[in-house]
Amino acid sequence: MRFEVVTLFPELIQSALKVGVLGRAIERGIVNVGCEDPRAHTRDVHRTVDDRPYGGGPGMVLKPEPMSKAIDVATGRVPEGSPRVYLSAQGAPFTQAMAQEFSTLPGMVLVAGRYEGLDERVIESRIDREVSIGDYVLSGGEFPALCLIDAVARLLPGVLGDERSSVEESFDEGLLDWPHYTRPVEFEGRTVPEVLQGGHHADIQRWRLKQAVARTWLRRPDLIAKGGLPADAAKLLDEFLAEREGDEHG
Ligand code: 4FV
Repeated sequence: MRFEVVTLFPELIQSALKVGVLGRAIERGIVNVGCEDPRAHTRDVHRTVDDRPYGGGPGMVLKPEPMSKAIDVATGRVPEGSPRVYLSAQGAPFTQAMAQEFSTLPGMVLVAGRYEGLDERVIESRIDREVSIGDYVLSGGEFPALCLIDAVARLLPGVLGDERSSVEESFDEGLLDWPHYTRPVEFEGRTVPEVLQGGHHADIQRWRLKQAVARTWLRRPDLIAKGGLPADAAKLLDEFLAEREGDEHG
C-alpha cells in the first residue's frame, strides 16, 4: 500500500518511519510512504506557502496554488482511485473501523495542514474525505497522518505476523482491551490474577472478555451504546454488574 503525504515537513514524516512496526513494514515493501512538499511548488524567492486570511482574524491560511500543485503531484504517485484525505479537526472521527476500510485500499494521499489550514477551494476541488484524530487542535496534520498510517499499516497482511495484538481484537469487537501482566508474579505486593497463572485457556479467555466488557462499561459506555454487545459479552457484563452490586451492599 502506498501513502503520499503532502506536508511542509517531510523530515518529520520520514523520521517517524524508521523504527518499529512501520519501519519493518516499509523494509518488507508492504508499505511505501512518499512526501510532497508544497514549498517545491512556490514561485517566489521566499517560497511563500501561506498568507493572511480574507475577512481578517488571527493566523495564516495555506495558499491554494502550492497546496493544489503538491496534491496533484502526490496523486500522480498513488494508484488510480486512491482517496485524498485531509487531516483536520473538522473531519470525521478516525476509528478502527475506518482503519479497516482504508487497509483495503491500494493507496492514499494524506494532506497535512499547518497554520489555520487549507484554503477551502482546495478542499472543495481535491479532497475526498476529511478525517480527525480527535477533538483538539494540533499545530499540524503530520502527527495525525502518521497515526492514520500506523493504524492502517498494522492491519495489512504480513505486517504484524502473529504479533497481532489483543488491542485490535478488542477494538474489532467494539471493546477496550483487558489488563496485561508479565513476570514477576508479585510486584510491590500486587500479584498476577490466579486465573492467568493457571493456564486454563477457556477460563483465561472468559476472564479477559469479562475484564474488557467491564472496563468498557466503566470507562467508555458510549462504545457499548453505539455498538451494542454480543450475547456472550452481555452475559459477562450482567455477571460483573451483579458482583459489583453485591460488593457495594456488602
Ligand atoms: C487535526 C486533528 C488538527 C489544525 C490546524 C492542523 C491542525 C492545523 N488534524 N485531527 N485534531 N489539525 O488539529 O487531524 O492546520
